[in-house]
Order: sequence, then C-alpha cells, then structure tokens
Amino acid sequence: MALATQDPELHTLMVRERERQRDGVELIPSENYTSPAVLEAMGSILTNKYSEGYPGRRYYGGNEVVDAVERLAQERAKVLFGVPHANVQPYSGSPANLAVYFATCQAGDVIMGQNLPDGGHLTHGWKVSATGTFYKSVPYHVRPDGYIDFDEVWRLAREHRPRLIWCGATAYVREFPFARFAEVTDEVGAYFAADIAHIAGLIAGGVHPSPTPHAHIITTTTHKTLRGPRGAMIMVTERGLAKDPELADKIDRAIFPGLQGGPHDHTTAAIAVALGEAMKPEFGAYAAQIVANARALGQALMERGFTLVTGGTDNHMLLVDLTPDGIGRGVFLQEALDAVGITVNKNTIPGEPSSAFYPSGIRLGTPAATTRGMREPEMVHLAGWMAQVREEIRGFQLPDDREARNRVLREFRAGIVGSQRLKAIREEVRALCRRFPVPGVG
Ligand code: DSN
Repeated sequence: MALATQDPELHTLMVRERERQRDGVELIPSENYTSPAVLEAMGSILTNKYSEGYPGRRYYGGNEVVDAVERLAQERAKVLFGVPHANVQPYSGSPANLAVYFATCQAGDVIMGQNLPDGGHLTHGWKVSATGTFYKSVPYHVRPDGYIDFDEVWRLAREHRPRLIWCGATAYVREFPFARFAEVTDEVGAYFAADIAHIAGLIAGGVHPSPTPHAHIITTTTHKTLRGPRGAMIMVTERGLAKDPELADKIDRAIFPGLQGGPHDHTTAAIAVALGEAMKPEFGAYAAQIVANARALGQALMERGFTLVTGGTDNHMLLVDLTPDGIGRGVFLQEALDAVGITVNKNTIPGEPSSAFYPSGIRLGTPAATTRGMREPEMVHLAGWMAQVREEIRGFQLPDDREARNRVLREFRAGIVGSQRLKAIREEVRALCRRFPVPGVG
C-alpha cells in the first residue's frame, strides 16, 4: 500500500511485472518463483542492518539477532548438502565464483572450465570475464553430441596442470560427471570446484547426484532450482578440508574482507527460509516433477520435429538446436514466443555456427512452471504452441549483412505484432496460466 500511494510510477511498473509473471509461462531454466515466506524475509527490516564480518566476529554492534539468522542459514546449508562449512554471504553467483579464485589461485595461474559457447559460465574463465583476464584460462568443450569431451579434459589437464578446475554450466542438459572430474583433479593436484547453481534444487531434492563426495568446493546461487532469493553460497567439503585444512578460512576471507563488504542480511534470512523449505519431503517431489516435466516437454517437442542437443535431458533443462530452420534463429523464436507469453532465452548450441548474440538455439527449463503446479499434460500443450509459433515464423532467415539483418528483424517484429495466429495462441496461453496461480503473485 505504501508504494502505491508514495511512488505510483514505480508501483505501476511492479503491477505490470506481476501481470507478466501471472499471465505468461516462464521457461527460462534459471528462473523460479519464490514462496511468500521467502518474499517476506527478503522484504524485511533485516535490510536495515550492517554486519561486516561473521557471526560472533563483527565490526558493528547490534548483531546478536543477525548472528543467529546467519548461523541458521549456515547450519541448514551444511545439513542439506552434507558439508562441514558453508558461507552464505556471497551477493550472487559471480562474486561467489570470484571468491573461489581469490582463495585458491594467484593471478596468472592456469584454470579450466567449460567453454562459454559450449554451455559453460562466464566466471569459469571466459575471455571477457575477470576470471579469463586475471587467470590463464584453458577451456574444455563438449563433443558434437553435446556431452563433455572428457578425453579433452584429461589431455588439457595433463598438459597445462591447472590450479583449479570447474565442473558446472549454464546450458548443460546431462548429469555432471563429478566423480570423473575428481579423478582428473586428484591426478594433476588441482582444486575441484563444482558450480551447482542450476541443479542445486535437484541435488537437494535427491534427483541429481551430489558433488559433495568428490569436489573440494561447491558454489551455488540460491534462486534457481533451489527456489530461494537472489543470492549465493560457497561450501567446503570434507575432501576440501583434507586437501587444504585452511580452505574454509581462505574462502571466508576471500568473501570478506577480500571481495565484499556488509552481507545482505535480508537475503541471508531468505536463504535460510528457502533452505528450510528444501529440507522438507515435498521439495523432493517438486524436484522429481521438474525433471519429469523437462522429459515430457522434450519428448513432446521431438515428436513435433524439434531437435534437442543430446536428444533429451537428465535435468531441468532443454537445449533446442534450431539449425534445421537456418542458423542464428534463436532470436526469432525467443521473440515470437515472448509475443505469445512463453518466456525462453536464445542460446548458443555446441559448435555454434552463428554468434552469442544471434545464436542458433533456445534454452528451456521447467523449474518455474513446475512451481505453479504444471505437469506433463501442460508440457504437451506448451510443446504444441511452440511448434505452431515455429511454423508461423518459418519464412524469416537471418542475413549475414548487418543492414539486411536489421531490416529483416524490423519486418519480423512487425509481423509478430500483427499475427492473428500468435494473438490466438497468446489467449490460449493466458487461459492456461489462469489455472495455475503463481505463489506470491496470484
Ligand atoms: N544467468 C544465469 C543463467 O541464466 O544460467 C547464469 O548466471
């Protein structure tokens, strides 16, 4: 109420976003809907406090309650992921990952991670990221079939003797081979960091193997499948402490005072709430349904002629290869699906023949749709609409020449605004959404 009267301009924008979330299907695999309890903690008076340091070791007074909040989040993370140490202060995934470098490497050290266009993350050493600038990045790739090229991982690790190897990705649809990465890192003496940002909720729910017995360090964001607030955690495993008994202290010092100042205590509280939710048996059922929905969506898409990287999925995500329709078509399908209220993101595919800005695929995921209660029958509806949208825009091709490309995109955008077919699908999507309210949104 305060916002509506005090700042109607901002309030109107929030109303619009609420409607967008309510009336469209969210299929971006890194997004989710938090619970009303998480939202309540996030929007709480805990945002008023400064708490540099760690519980019992702060630089400001008045932290007796915040200490208890942070300890609660730490303890829940430790229980949920079976680790002896958890730092819940990273502002988000990228600072968390940067802290891992700061704790384990010197500038110029060799590091390895999955190449960005092959599904890896910016912070795993991509050339324009600080992690690819301050450290010598030797990326590994996926094979043409979409699976991690493990022969290459072995070859590069033996040749370059990296200090740190990442396993984890933003666009990888198969189970991560954590045990195999442990063999490699053990042989070459590297730290093994597992970035489980995408799959943390699946691990917590018991439907993806955990890296805890294999990795030294585990990082994760808390807002994807884990369904918490936007934040992150860094965990150190027993294996990590066996390799380096100081590792937990090094991680803590890397976050504060190395990279960050005061933690966001309202986020810490919301992480504690989300971890508490993830410890409940119903979260396991949720995680299993995410995967079941992803498989159902993938099967229905393939039955309608779509090509999936690796031919399916083991997790919450699908990567659709649109090259049979022409290269660089991700932007066309993303925008046309936006027009009908289905939100996806354009994405590179293995061996991308175009560019990261005009990639040849789209990335889909089921965590958010599953949170609002959608099941296999709804996935089949979604696949049907996606096939119709693809047909509607089949005539557009992306020219190489920049001017021609801009002209085609202008025509395309005018075309999707004017399409009666897309308008009709938009109404069908809206009707489906009304049957599945979003927690905290309505
Ligand atoms: N932006 C995230 C994702 O969508 O996967 C990764 O940081």
